[in-house]
Amino acid sequence: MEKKWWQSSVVYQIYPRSFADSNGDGMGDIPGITGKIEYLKKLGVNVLWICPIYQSPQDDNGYDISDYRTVYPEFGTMEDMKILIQKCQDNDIKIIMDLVVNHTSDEHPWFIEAKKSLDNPYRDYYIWRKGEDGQPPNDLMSNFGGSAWEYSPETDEYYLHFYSKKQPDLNWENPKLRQKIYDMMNWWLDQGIAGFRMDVIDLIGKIPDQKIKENGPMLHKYLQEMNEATFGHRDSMTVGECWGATPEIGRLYTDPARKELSMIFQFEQIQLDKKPGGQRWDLKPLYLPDLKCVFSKWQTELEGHGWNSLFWNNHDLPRIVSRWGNDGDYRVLSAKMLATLLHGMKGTPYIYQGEEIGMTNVPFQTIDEFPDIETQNIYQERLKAGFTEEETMYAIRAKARDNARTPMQWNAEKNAGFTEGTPWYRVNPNYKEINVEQALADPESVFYHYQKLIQLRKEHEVMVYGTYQLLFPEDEDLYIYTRTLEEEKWLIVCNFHEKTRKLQCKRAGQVMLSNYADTPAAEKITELRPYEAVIYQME
Ligand code: TEU
Ligand code: CA
Repeated sequence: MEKKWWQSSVVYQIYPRSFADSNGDGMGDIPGITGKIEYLKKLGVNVLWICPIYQSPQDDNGYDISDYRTVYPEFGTMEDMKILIQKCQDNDIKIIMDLVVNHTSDEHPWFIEAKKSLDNPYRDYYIWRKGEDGQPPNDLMSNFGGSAWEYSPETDEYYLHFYSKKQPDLNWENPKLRQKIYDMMNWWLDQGIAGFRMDVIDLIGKIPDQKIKENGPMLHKYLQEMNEATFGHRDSMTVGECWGATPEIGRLYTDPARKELSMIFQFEQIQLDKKPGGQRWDLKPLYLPDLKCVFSKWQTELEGHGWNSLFWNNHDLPRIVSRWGNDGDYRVLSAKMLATLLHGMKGTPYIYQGEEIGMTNVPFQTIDEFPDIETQNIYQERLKAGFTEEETMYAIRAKARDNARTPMQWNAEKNAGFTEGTPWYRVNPNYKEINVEQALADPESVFYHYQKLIQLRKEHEVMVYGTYQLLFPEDEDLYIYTRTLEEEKWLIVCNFHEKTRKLQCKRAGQVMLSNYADTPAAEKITELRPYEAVIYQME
């Protein structure tokens, strides 16, 4: 495969409303991001993925867009965006924007028109069906709970929404709509951005009458058309969000010969702590061999046929150190172990804001402390389904998206240095110990471990292009694998748990990185301490 700049890149995801507030109104904003470029440069990332900053009623924090070409005023202006793009260019940092085109806001002019009458020219931009005896057309469900159909009295029909009823689904079967989207994408590319992260892109081929949501028959045709009409002619990077992808499907998206996307986010590993057949709220403990199985499958099956993205976290997921690490006594060690495990693999790593300082889940207790629309809906649904308040809140505390959305912790001062005003969402009370200023002052911090991992990737091609091989697949505590590029062979060993573990590993080598200060260079490894993670260059 031809080498691409985004294969050796490391991406940093920014959730603008919670990143940095420049004007004291309590909301993070674009100038806030611009003010932190030096920090990001120091970390070493070279791509930013910026979550939606477009005009929006903010029913789903900007994933409900009412104008794709205008910036939401609380986030700033198009001028601010230009300044950010320029500053990033000056620092060799590229920007990819969130592309939300499965749905718009119900306040988008297209929808305002479409709902007016059956023969409105925009009617067919959305998906409308007649009801059946006063009921929705079928039992398709919204991902935020409840029916996916909302009644629209103006025309006595229902429209489809796979998310909130303020997020009507677009009708991708309409070629005019598709062209409008491609024009908008080109307009953004012309502003100097490097590509897109594509929100729930696997839904655009939906066939609601057959209850097909993900992976509809036209999905890849649309993506090939989009590629040809927009980013395909530029040296861009694209990543599709694909909850329902298997490696076979992953190859369809990312095999370069097919001219679709650079890579996708797949979520198989993310779902390993939910009960089979259950929802993400039906929790079960993670069994490490399952994680190895999923990661290894993707590593192996995309080898030579596509490209992986690597991530633990995003704005929809709980904090990894609280989830599969240990956010108590072993917070720093386990955050570094998780980082090593992920960044050692083949693919493009993504870091979600705050992950690089080991930010944790929130300790909040009651439902009103979890404002997200999904959490609020699910709370009601779970109670209705017969779960107790306690069970429901237990699941919400473990999994709610709110965990990822508290303000970034910059220092130990008021509001963690995020805002001079009142933050839109409470700061995690642990900000006095966990913050950027503390991390930068401590050479042993999680931050510097991420910095070193990024540096290793820049200096050693084996970290980018080496093939992956899993060792000891059945071991329940240790995750061990190699990366090989021609003569170069690296060994990555991670103790996933709190106990010291004996092992017989006959060859090790020179230590390239460890989360313990005193890990010796070794001919062989006999023991791993709690959460120990080491990268060896084998002789
Ligand atoms: O999320 C896709 C998605 O499927 C979510 O329902 C996800 O499963 C859930 O949030 C996990 O709790 C994308 C965005 O990342 C998310 O923020 C948006 O709310 C959603 O699309 C709608 O645009
Ligand atoms: Ca602000």
